[in-house]
Amino acid sequence: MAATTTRRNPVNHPVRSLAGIAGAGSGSGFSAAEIEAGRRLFAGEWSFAGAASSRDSLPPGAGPEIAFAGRSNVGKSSLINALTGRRALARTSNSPGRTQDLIFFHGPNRLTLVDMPGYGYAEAAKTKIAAWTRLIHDYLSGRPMLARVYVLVDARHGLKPADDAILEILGKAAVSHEIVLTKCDQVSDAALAERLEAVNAAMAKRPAAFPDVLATSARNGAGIPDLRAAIARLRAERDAGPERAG
Ligand SMILES: Nc1nc2c(ncn2[C@@H]2O[C@H](COP(=O)(O)OP(=O)(O)OP(=O)(O)O)[C@@H](O)[C@H]2O)c(=O)[nH]1
Ligand SMILES: [Mg+2]
Repeated sequence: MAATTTRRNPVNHPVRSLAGIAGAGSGSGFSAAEIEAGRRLFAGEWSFAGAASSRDSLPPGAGPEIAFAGRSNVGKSSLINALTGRRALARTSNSPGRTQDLIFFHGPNRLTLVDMPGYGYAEAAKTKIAAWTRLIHDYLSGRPMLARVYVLVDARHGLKPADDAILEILGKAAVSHEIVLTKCDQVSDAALAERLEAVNAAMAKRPAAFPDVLATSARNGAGIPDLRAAIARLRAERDAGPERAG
C-alpha cells in the first residue's frame, strides 16, 4: 500500500479520466509543458530503419533508443503505432509471435524506437524460443545507446512468471526500465487499480526498476501523451548529462 501512496504518476487516476486529460497534463505527473514536449517529440516523421535477428545484424546506433519488451501479444507493436500516431508503422497481429526480429524505427531528433519479439509464447518452436531469448539478452545487455526499456504488461493479467527473466536481465545489465500496463480499455477501474497495486508491490522488490507504472491503451489513447512525455523527459535528461552513445 505504501508504494501506491508515494507514486508520482498518473496511475491513481481511472483510465477514463486518463483519456480525458490527454494533452492537458494536469494530475498526470507531467506538466502541460512536458506533455507538449512529448507531443512535439513524436509529431515528426517516423520510418522503418531495419530489423535484426542476431547480435551481428544490429544496426549501428543513430541516437538514444527506447525499447518495448513484453510477452507475446501484450501490445508492443500497437503501442509504438499509438505513440507515433501511425496506424501500421509496426506490424501487429491477433496471433502471438508476430514480431520476430528486433525492429528499429527512426524518428525526429535522432530518437529510435525498438519493437522487440515477444516472449512467453508457449506454442513457438523450442529452437525459435532459444534464438529469441539469445537475441533479447544480447541486445539488452550490450547496447550502450539503450536509454530505457518499457516492459509491457497486459492490464488484464498482470505480471507473469515469463516476465521475471527479462526483469532479471534488465536489473543485472543496469538498464533503466519501467512497467507499462497495456489494454487498459479492457479492464474496469477497480480491476486496473488492483493490477497496479500488485505490479507496484512486485516491482518494489526490484530496486533497479523505475518506480512508476504507466497505464495505457493503444485503442483509446489513454496514457499515450504521458508515455510520450516520459520519453521526452528522459531524452532531455540524457541530453543534459554526459554523452554516452549515439
Ligand atoms: N483492446 C486492446 N487491444 C489491443 C491494445 N493493444 C494491442 N491490442 C491488440 O492485441 C493484439 C496484439 O497486439 P500487438 O501489438 O501485435 O502485440 P505484440 O506485443 O506486438 O505481439 P508480438 O509481436 O506477437 O509479440 C492485437 O490484436 C491488437 O489489436 C489495446 O490497447 N487495447
Ligand atoms: Mg509485435
